[in-house]
Amino acid sequence: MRSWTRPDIPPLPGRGRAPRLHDDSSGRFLDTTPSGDTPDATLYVCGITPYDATHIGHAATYLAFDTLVRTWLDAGLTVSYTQNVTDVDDPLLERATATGVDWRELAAGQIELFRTDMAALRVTPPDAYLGVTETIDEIAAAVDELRRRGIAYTVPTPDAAEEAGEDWYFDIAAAEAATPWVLGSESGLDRPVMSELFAQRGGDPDRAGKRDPLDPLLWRAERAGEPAWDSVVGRGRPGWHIECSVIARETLGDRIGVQGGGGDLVFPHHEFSAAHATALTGERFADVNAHGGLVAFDGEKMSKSLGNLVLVSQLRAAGVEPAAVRLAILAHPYRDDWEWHRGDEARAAERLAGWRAAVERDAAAGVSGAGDALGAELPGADVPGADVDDALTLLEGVRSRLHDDLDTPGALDAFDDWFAEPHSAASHALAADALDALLGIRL
Ligand code: 5CA
Ligand code: ZN
Repeated sequence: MRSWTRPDIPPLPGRGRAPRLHDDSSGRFLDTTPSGDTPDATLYVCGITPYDATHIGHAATYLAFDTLVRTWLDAGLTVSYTQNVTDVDDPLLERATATGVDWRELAAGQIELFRTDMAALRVTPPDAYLGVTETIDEIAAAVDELRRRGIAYTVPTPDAAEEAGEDWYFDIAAAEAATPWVLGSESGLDRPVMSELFAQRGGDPDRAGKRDPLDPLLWRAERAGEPAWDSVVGRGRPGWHIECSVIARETLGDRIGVQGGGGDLVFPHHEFSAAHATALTGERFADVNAHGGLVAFDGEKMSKSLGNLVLVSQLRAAGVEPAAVRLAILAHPYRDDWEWHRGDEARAAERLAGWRAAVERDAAAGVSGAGDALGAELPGADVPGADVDDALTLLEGVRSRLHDDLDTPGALDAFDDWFAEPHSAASHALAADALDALLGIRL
């Protein structure tokens, strides 16, 4: 499906480096420079289930990976980025039923709102933006292939519509025997923790007929009143993890650089998306598993069911500049869990206003170059031949912060220091370009 408008990214002098990123599978920091056989930096980020878009938690996740994309682009890499939309799944259908809206209408409206919010926040769009409903045949074919390899089995559905009758499950034990993947190798978690999370996050450990309580659903046979598609594995709809596994492989190939999302996806979602892919390819799915922290509000993880959503669109409607929302979010390390507080947007707006005032202050005072006759002659700076050594030093500092696991708070602190001192118009122009290109904030 259509994604959203790509923000302009001003060119910067020189080059940054692909960042080192925390990998949640190994607990180590890994270099994200693409290896020789895959020249593109590839990224898959789990997209929204379109029913309560776009809250600050969603925005934080997509801004974290937007920072990764911007840092990769600054390193001169070609980036291939895919994001899905879970446009058919239990939570969406439940919400549609509860509110008396057709699930397709609910999804379409929420996807459009999400696009508008992402464009307003100047988030770089994915190159491929795909809904589950656009990928049904490919997903069913993957389930069928798992069946052929003896890694999928059926469980009868007594409550199914007449012609249907069998759900498909992924056989953890069979996959472990046949592939390099073992349960926990992606999430790094042990079985008791996984059992707890599985039940909390959409799993069905008590379903009768499963071989292992943690075996995840691959394909759900049609139920009365639910959407369903004809397929090689019967009439029904895809399970959640196989959706992302297939959309990622269809668009990015068998091995991807970074699999990303919010921290709520570490298990079971990313464990099994990777397991399904490995069961089909024989190789590891992603070089790095990267997750953002979870954003809370009023003491709880932000979610509609708890009634504690702060929506980007509400803030925008209240007149908050999107750059201030961006600044408020990027002020947190992306891996931290944190809480949004009332007034965060106003504090960020003040910080932004302070930076803008500093540029005006220096323009009014007529601050000129640092006076170093041997200063860099910078192609692309506003004033040809102007001395912008100070701005080049800032740029180097910001690049080094982002290289270090996307340290956006550190990068923003460098800008605070910058605006506290007088600089020439040419230096300010370069600093503004750096802020825009790397952090998406336009002064
Ligand atoms: N459609 C699935 C992924 S395939 C899903 O989790 N959708 S979602 O709408 O619930 O979340 C969209 C993205 O935002 C996911 O990457 C999720 O991990 C992230 N996310 C959800 N809630 C929060 C939160 N409170 N804080 C930070 N990130 C969150
Ligand atoms: Zn996903």
